[in-house]
Amino acid sequence: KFSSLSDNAVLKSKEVEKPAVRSGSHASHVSLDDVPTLAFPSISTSDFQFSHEKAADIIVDKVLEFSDKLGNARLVLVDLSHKSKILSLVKAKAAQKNIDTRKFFTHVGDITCLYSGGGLRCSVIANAANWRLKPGGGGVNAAIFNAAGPALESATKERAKSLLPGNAIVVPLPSRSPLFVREGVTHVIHVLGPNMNPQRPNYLGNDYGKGCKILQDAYTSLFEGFASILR
Ligand code: AR6
Repeated sequence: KFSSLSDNAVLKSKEVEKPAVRSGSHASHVSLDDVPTLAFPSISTSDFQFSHEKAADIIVDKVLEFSDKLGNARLVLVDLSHKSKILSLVKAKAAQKNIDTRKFFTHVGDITCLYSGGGLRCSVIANAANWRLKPGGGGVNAAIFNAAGPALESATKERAKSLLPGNAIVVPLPSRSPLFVREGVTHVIHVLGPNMNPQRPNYLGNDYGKGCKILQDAYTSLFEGFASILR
């Protein structure tokens, strides 16, 4: 199984065991599968064309703000490619700020197959949604709705009909969803970020004053949503 793990996951699995070993506790045998983990894509930086530099600063600041509030839970920023600009920016900035790599790390992979494709258990995944909370539209939204099947669409509808920019909504994933069965995902958190793409609704016209505020709010709602699941 280890051979199929990404470098990140291997690194993390070693690191997470360290404190328990040092304290001589039997907790070193606790599987990493039991550590609550939120995997999230970089909100707004692809189809919504938000600045990668600015988004990376916001992600790192928000992770720092929440790391103590989330106990031993982990946050993982995911993107599809090793060439991902947002992953390298965030990695570098997180290292500069000495963020604990057991609690926050980046991972290359498809967010819909983190366990089956990379051995990384994430009980909660975030979605970069559209305001209608509808399947399709490309990007990570289409991938998550496709992988989760109709169960996610109906569970989402029960919770909300639409989303305002800067907000997030927690949706418990029905156990019949393939994403639950195959990947162990129990919740999807839909997040609507700021839009800098003139072809999409709620276009901000390059107003980064507003855009940054909305992206900060979006990550606050996302991490608060994750914290509410842990309680
Ligand atoms: N796994 C992990 N990361 C992914 C995946 C995947 N399967 N697919 C894309 N990404 P985007 P946005 C990364 O465009 O900019 C949709 O059409 C991608 O590389 O999905 O917030 C919605 O319906 C990027 O880093 O979201 C909205 O209308 C990140 O996910 C609109 O796009 C976000 O890219 C939202 O645009």
